[in-house]
This record gives sequence, structure tokens and C-alpha cells, in this order.
Amino acid sequence: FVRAVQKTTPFDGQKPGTSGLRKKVTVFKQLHYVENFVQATFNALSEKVQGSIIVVSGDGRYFSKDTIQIIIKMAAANGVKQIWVGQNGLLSTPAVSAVIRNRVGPHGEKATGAFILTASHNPGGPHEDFGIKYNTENGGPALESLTDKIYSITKTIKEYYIAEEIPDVDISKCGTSSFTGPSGPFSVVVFDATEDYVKLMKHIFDFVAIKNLLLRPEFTFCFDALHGVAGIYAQKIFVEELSANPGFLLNCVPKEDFGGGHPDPNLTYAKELVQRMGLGKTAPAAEPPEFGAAADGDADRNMVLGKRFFVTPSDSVAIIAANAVGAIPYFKAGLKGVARSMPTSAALDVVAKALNLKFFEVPTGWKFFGNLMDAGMCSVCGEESFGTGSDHIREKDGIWAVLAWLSILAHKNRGVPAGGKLMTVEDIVRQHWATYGRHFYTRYDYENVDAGAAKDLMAHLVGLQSSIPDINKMIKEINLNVACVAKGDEFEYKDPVDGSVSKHQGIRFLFEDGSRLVFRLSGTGSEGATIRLYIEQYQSDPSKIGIESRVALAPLVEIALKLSKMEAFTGRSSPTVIT
Ligand code: VG1
Ligand code: CO
Repeated sequence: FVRAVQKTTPFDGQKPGTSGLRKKVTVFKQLHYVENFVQATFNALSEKVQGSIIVVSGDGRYFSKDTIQIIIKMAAANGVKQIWVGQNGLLSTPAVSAVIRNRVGPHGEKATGAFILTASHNPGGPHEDFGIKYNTENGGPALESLTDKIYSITKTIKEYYIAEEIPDVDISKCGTSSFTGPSGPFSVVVFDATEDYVKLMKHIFDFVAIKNLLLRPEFTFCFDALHGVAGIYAQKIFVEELSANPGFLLNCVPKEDFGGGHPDPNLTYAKELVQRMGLGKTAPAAEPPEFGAAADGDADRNMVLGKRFFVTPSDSVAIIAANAVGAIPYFKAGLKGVARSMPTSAALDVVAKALNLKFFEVPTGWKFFGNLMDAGMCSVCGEESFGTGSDHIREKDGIWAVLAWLSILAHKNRGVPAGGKLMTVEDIVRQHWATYGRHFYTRYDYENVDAGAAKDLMAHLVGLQSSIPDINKMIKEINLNVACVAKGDEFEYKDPVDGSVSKHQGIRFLFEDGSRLVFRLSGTGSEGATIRLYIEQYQSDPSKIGIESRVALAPLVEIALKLSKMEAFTGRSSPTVIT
């Protein structure tokens, strides 16, 4: 088969965001659009491509299958030796990371990187979103140095290479298809999408302990995959390996359009689970399960719920860190350090301090954790956006987080006799607050706001940072019980490993009592702009720890909206999503 050189012209806006290139399917379907981006990636990787193995798979959303066939043909033309594809083109984002790090070919060869086809928690289908993200040798998302290079190449690209005569490969069956490519032997290996990941989970967790918990009749569980790729891993791990009742699984058959839903595991979008757990607007049909969890489209996010109880992601990572050593065999030698993204609450900071652990605060997006992990400085990390994970891979990991919680539940209940009262998710969280204090936390998202208005709002907030006394005067006029702002800044991060600096990572107002208001623009949207407002308040007084989060945060919310002139700039009187 020969290599065809196809003439093309650049597209605007092929800039990978927080997590890859995400656009409407209609944008991706434009002639040469996918090809330009894939060729730009190969060009940016330059000599790494020759003779390499590249993984291509994703969350199974609409347009993935077509894209896989295009990437196979382009890979052959660019000198790739072998392509690895999960059966049916499925691999969760964490599974891709595990495949890059652990899977070996017949001669011990490892993959150089992966194209992950997903727009994560964004809806899918012909009129919804698609995405392509490139991950590198360490299994983590490409760093800014590489994504900047890809972007700059997309702006001047004139041609791409493709071996058009290679037939479409049947990715529904495991096996190897071999061809004579333009630069020698070329093959496509289709393999079981769960194999490498399940092996890794078994290495990390005590499956016997978790199985014993799941076998207790009084322990009930519900896992909602929201029709994303997590479903295939849930079936394999929870049901086949851990003997969970198959009735515990909800929406675990992956669909190209996620059943028309929004595959985002939060209180707004995981409606069915939220209802079952007794957190919906109306009473549930049956007694809620003891434990509930959901994952997003590509299974890197997770939401953890107890019976009628929501665990904030910021608390979740703190609780996992506080309990990891006793409950999870992988961590038995201790944690190397912990890290969170800047907008994530400081619940983890308190644990790090108490346990004397190294602690890092990084910008939003998982790529910043990777360097710390590669340098052996961080074991457990998390983001407020329902992302939790560890150094077992270089992505956040939804199923891992669920197994971590099951491990903690199993550990805390190990001495409880059959039929005895089990310690619940809520008990664990309340116990944690009693020990470490509580961080009340909420996030307001204003989705699809006019991009110009969003920019103006951010500029207004930057301007305010030089007039803190005026802000404090305003605060006192609104509510005498709220602390004063001590400092306003734009978060900037200097990577302690490679020294690279990331600027403009969010606007912060830091209060004297540790409360924080953070504003940033989303980097994962596919249309307009999304403003995120993060609100946090610390409470260590035991008599005030139990109050409702909404009540505790109401004064800070009011101040944030006034300060930012949110409604005046955006025309929105309320956010699209509150988490
Ligand atoms: C959002 C979250 C961020 C997360 C990113 C990717 O980014 O805030 O914490 O890492 O999504 O998650 P942004 O720029 O829109 O705020 V995923 O599951 O979409 O890969
Ligand atoms: Co995701």
C-alpha cells in the first residue's frame, strides 16, 4: 500500500483545551478536519512516530468508529508500526493510561502514546460533542509544550498522509490484522478492552475484602455508568470479579449518544441515581442503597453518594488520602505526597498537614499531577470536578475511586458481625469532619455564556484586585459575619519538576478566615464560554459543622455575585449547574 499525500488547508481553533480538542460532531465532520489535527499531532511527535505503537480508542461516542479507521490509515502512512484498539473501539481514559504504561507487545514493546476519542462528560450524538486527546508515554495527557506545538502546526498545515488502500479493520473482534504498509509491515491489534485495567485494579485493591462487603445482604450498592464506557468495566469488576448483584448496575451498556443524556456524574445530570439514592426531588420508589456511585462518559470522573447523602469530590479525595494506607494494599508503605487542583477545597490540605505529607496545589487539569507522580512526589490527588486518582496511572480514574471507597467501607466494617450495623458513607464523612473540620463547598457554572461577556467579567475581577479595601467595605455592607478579603490574585503555577510556569489559572479572592472565591473560564467547552465560580468556607467549630452547605455558603454566594456583577455581565440570574 502506498502513502497518499493529500492537500489540505488549515482550520481555525484546533487548539486543544484543558483536555484535548473538543468540538461539535458537525465541526469534526468537515472534510479534512480530523485528518489535519491527527497529522499535526504526528508532525509534532516527529521522530517518535517511526516504528511506534499507538493506541486508539475511546468512550464509544458517535463518530468514534469513523475516526478510528481514519487514524489507522494515517498512522500507516506516517510510519507507525502497530495500532492497538480496544474491542469495539472502547477503552476508558484510565484504561488507556493503563494500557500505555503496562501493556506489552510480543517482544516486550510498549506504546508510545494514544489518541483518546472522547469529549468526556459532554453529551454525544450527531448534534453533540466529539473530541480527540493525545496522551504521551507516561500515560498522561500531552503537556502544554506538545499541545502548543500541535496547535501551531494546525495553523499552517498544507498536507497530510494517508494509506487509503488499507481496508477498514473489523474492530468488533479481538485479533490482529496485518498489512504491508508504505514503510513496511503494519498491523492493527484489537484486544479485550478490560484486560489490562482489571489486572491493575486487582493489583491495587484487596478484592477479597471488597467482595466480602458486597456479599453482605445489608450492603446495597448502585453504580450508574450513564451509558458511558465505565459500563464494561463495572460489569467485569463489580459483577464478574466481586460478585455484586447485577441489579446494582444502572445504565451500564455504552451507547453512542449516552441514551440522550449528559454523561456527567453530578447531582444535576445523574438524575436516575440521585433519585434512587433518596436525593431527588421526590421520594424514591424503594429504600435507597447504602452506597451509590457514577462515572462520566470516558470513566475518569466519579461521584460518590451515601444513602440520602452527597460526598463532595473535595471531601472524597481528602477522605481517601486519610484512609488509604490502612484500607488499600497499594498504599501500605505510605503516601509519597498528595495534590489537588487550585479550585478544589482545602480539605486535602488539612489531611496533608495532620499526616505530615508533601502537598501540592496545581492548576486545573490532570496533566499537572503527572509530573509530580513521575518524580515520585505524589500518590493521591483530586479535583473538585469529580476527579480522583492516584499514581497507578496518569489520569483521574472513576472506577478506581469507587473501589477506593468500597475498600474504606470494607476496612471500617471489617469487625462488624453478620447482620450488625454497618458504618455508612455518611458516618465516615461526618467522622472525617469531626476530626479535620469541614470545608463547605459549592461550584456555580454559567454555561454557554457570550465569550466577550465572559472575558469582560474576568477583566473586571482582575481590576478589583487592586481595590481590596473597597471590596471589604462592600462586604461589610452586605453581611457583617463574613470575614474580610486578605488578598486577591491570579493563580500562577511553577512546576516544581520541570520549572515550567502556567499563568492566568484563575482569579482568587482569599479571605482572612480561609474562605475563598475563585473564578475561572472553562477550557473544555465546545461552544461560547463557561464561567466557573467556586465558593469555599472552612468551619472547625463542632456545633456548626452539621449545618446545610447551602445555608452556610449563602452569604459568600451573595458576595461573589455582587463582586463579579455576574448578572450584569452575563444576563444570567442563576447558574446552569450547581454542584
Ligand atoms: C474541567 C474541570 C477540570 C477537569 C477537566 C477535564 O475543566 O474543571 O477539573 O480536569 O474538565 O475533565 P474546565 O477547563 O472545563 O474547567 V474530563 O472528565 O472532561 O477529561
Ligand atoms: Co471525563
